[in-house]
Amino acid sequence: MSEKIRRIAHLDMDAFYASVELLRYPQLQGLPVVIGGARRAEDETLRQLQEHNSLARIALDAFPRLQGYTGRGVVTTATYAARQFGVGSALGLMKAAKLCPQAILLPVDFAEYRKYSRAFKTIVTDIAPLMEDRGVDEVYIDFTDVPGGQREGGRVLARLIQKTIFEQTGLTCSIGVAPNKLLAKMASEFNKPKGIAVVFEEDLQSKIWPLACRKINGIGPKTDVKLQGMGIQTIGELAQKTVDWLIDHFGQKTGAWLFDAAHGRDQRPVVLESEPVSISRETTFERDLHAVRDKAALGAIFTRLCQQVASDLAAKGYVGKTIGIKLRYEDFKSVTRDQTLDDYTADFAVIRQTAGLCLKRVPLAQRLRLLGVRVATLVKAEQVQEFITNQPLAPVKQTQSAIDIEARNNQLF
Ligand code: TTP
Ligand code: MG
Ligand code: MG
Repeated sequence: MSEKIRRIAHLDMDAFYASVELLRYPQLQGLPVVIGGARRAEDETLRQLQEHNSLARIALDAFPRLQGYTGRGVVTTATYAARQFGVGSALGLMKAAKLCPQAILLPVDFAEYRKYSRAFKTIVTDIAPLMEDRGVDEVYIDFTDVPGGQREGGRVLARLIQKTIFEQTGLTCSIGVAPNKLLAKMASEFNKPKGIAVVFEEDLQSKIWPLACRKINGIGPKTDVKLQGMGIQTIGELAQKTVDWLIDHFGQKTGAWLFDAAHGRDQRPVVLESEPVSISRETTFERDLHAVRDKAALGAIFTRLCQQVASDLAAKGYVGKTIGIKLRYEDFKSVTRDQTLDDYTADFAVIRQTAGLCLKRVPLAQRLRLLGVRVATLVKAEQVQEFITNQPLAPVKQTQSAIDIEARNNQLF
């Protein structure tokens, strides 16, 4: 019997948003399709056509094209057919229109993508329960102890997962299997789309070292520029540096991490976690406060709570749509109010203003024991383009932070 070795998979859906749109409009299969921008009049026309026709019967001419696009929208993703024209994520739509005017342009529909995101993740956990959610279209999976997870280095299990996701959703994905998350993440890109790549420790030199440093998840544009300035382009070149040299130039933490990463070392476990339903902060006052007599004190605490929720959202990488408050009165009765915005936010000013409006809707005659602010209807910030980051603020004593994993009867608190 052979010894089990650590096998970690990274699964990433292919052209995710675009692929979900293609399920809705199969007549667009194989064509350049770009997702992005705000909803336009053309999109409304298409929506009306949808209501009166079977979707598959909508003629190609009826779909809005990129040609003539004006505005500040950017490409969130593009089908592989569109990528051949150089169109891809983060490119301005006006530039994209020059490269591929004939591409079909569809607006984003997060609700639909989230539905499929949940669906593919459920399929994965049914087969391999140890899964870490990494956002809308990707997950890490610990293959080590799953049946098939060791066969052909994990390829057998990867194939099963790919096939099951395709059969049950019609969507394709790419999977990398490697000794750890760092290498698995790189491997999942090797044979995209519909690809499987299996990497072993001994493949480091041949498969990882020739890659650009940017391929290491965690080396961002700034570090990359710095590395290039030092004449380091590839991971192999990075691996030639000593740990001391890297620490001298990048500091203890980053230097040591760069050294490990270049040698393909990564011990991070696959962490089971559910998407939080909401992020909230609340505080119980030292003495009960009155809305009028203690207005200044209450106002300051309220503002503080909003700042903390905003920084929690930023730190955890979420944006939310529903802003709510909770009050507990001196007689221990509690009330909640909430308001759902049109757009996702993590912005302190928006949270403060909306929570303030909620506060206007509750009776304030009695004194208050507790005040809380919550942001719900969360999605990962990277799914929403125009999201404002807040600097994390210092935590305040007495304040409890709660990340609710379970929705509780749809109540806000
Ligand atoms: P990615 O997995 O990076 O891209 P993708 O799934 O579209 O294509 P690939 O086959 O290369 O994996 O991102 C997943 C989704 O996240 C993507 O479909 C759209 C969204 N997204 C943005 O909104 N903005 C971005 O800048 C990127 C990169 C992705
Ligand atoms: Mg993807
Ligand atoms: Mg992805």
